[in-house]
Amino acid sequence: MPTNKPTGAQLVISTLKALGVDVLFGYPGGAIMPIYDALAGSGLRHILVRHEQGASFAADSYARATGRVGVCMATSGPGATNLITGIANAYMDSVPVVFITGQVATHLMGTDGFQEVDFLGLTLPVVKHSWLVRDAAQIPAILARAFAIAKEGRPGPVLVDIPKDVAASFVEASEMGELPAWTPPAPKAESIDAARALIEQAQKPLLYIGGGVHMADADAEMRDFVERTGIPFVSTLKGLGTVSTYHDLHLGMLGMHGTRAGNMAVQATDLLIAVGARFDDRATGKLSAFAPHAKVIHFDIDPAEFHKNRRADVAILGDLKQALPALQPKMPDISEWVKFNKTNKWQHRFKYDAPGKGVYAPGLLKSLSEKAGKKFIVACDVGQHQMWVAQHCEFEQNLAHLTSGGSGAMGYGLPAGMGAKLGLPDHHVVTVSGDGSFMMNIQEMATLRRYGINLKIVLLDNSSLGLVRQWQELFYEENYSEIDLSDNPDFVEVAKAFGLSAFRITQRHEVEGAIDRLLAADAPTLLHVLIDPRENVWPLVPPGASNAEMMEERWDEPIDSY
Ligand SMILES: Cc1ncc(C[n+]2csc(CCOP(=O)(O)OP(=O)(O)O)c2C)c(N)n1
Repeated sequence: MPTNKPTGAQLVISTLKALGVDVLFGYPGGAIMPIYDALAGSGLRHILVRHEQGASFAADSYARATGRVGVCMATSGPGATNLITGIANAYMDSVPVVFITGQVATHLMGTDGFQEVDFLGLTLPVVKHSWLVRDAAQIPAILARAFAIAKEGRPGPVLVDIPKDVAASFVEASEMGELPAWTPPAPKAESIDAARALIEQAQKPLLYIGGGVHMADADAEMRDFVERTGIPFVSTLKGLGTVSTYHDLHLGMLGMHGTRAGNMAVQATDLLIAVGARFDDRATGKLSAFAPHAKVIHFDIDPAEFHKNRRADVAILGDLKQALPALQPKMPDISEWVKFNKTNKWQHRFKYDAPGKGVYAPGLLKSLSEKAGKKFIVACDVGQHQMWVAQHCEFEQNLAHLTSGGSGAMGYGLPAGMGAKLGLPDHHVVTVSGDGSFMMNIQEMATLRRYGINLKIVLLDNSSLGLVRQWQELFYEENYSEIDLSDNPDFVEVAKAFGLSAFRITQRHEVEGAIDRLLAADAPTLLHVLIDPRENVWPLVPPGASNAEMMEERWDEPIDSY
């Protein structure tokens, strides 16, 4: 019956518009059809991906790159379950994304209806909050709340599951309602005082900067703190670029594939100042041997992080934008300590004169970083190439480095590059991927072509699952089990079939020209690079070992032809 009342689905769309959404990623299907019906002609920009996992990763990286809330939609059942990896990824890395899923009609719920899955139940451990909407009139208020929850405090993914009949039902138009603005808690003066006292007594203070600083939008305050105090710093994978990695007090990433200078500093420090970092095992190595001589000051917005892995002598809960400026220590003389670290940084710097004529991936990434300059953004996949990017690229800003840190999800790189480029079209966005990871969401090349998204892809192809191969070599007595990808397709032809430009290099002397050509291209382009399958990531802290026990670089005899 014709009516002037809106449907629940129309309220979804009008609320998203009212919330200022400009791009959303998704894939339609049965249970979410009413919402896609309302979407058509609404003016909202929807990116039709080729796999829901691609939508979830793209929405995640869009959020990381822009600082806004990412939005992703999928249908019930398989559509929804295809999102789970992306939801868990956003959860582990504290990224604000609102996921809207269709659900089977209310009367079918619990009957094993077609494409039914209890998505609320399935996602419970990996969302910050979730709703199953039973009354369409509540949609505006729920969505507005979902956006607020995704962003406030420690950010994270929020799920709104909407049964088909609820989306299709007519309701009285309702408003989002006034939302109380969230104010982050202010740090307590006593804890700031206690932290100041510790810094003033320290001889070897060290900052351990995590991804939480950028999430709190406190990069400027962090940079100012480094300048005021002159304290050397190490970064986590997600903290890279929060304070420019070009800074001479930067000792690199710490942990499993961290720099020697960074890990030596952690072993020697007498005061570790962790800021928006969570003592992840990839960063700490064997916990009992991590920063063994150090007192700890820990800043975080999430009280659950305090004392979880490492007891803090001073825990400072609250807004970093307030806490860092409030901490104004009178600095003791730490010049010897700074000199010790700078000397280590110089003595243990990376070397790029690998033997042979084949492409040396760390050297290629260093050139890419230098040529792309300070305005480039890298979206990584997972594997050796990801660690090489973290080690050999420099980042002027934190948003320049997009990576699946906590979850380590292969398949992130291509859709993540896509999401970032859509969010920041003026930036130079490059996806760096491995041949295993690239295959996991290779279909998104079609999305690049359709929307003309000018993403550049560097595919470092070692014809194997390199990082797993490296572990098998070192820790499983070279028992190579199921890591061979030597029957990869011709990636250049595949990319061309998807409508991208693509070219290949196999020799070191081709690297500089190839990077220039890639960066200058004005359409999505793939650079396929064949690298030595035996190349490893160094240094390496063996699993379960302490960060003091780093294994060092070893160069094999080169393979110069493929
Ligand atoms: C979805 C997923 N499956 C499996 C893994 C385990 N894993 C970590 S790295 C890796 C190999 C990655 O190979 P590739 O993408 O070719 O990169 P490379 O290490 O060769 O640079 C695997 C299988 C993972 N991280 N994510």
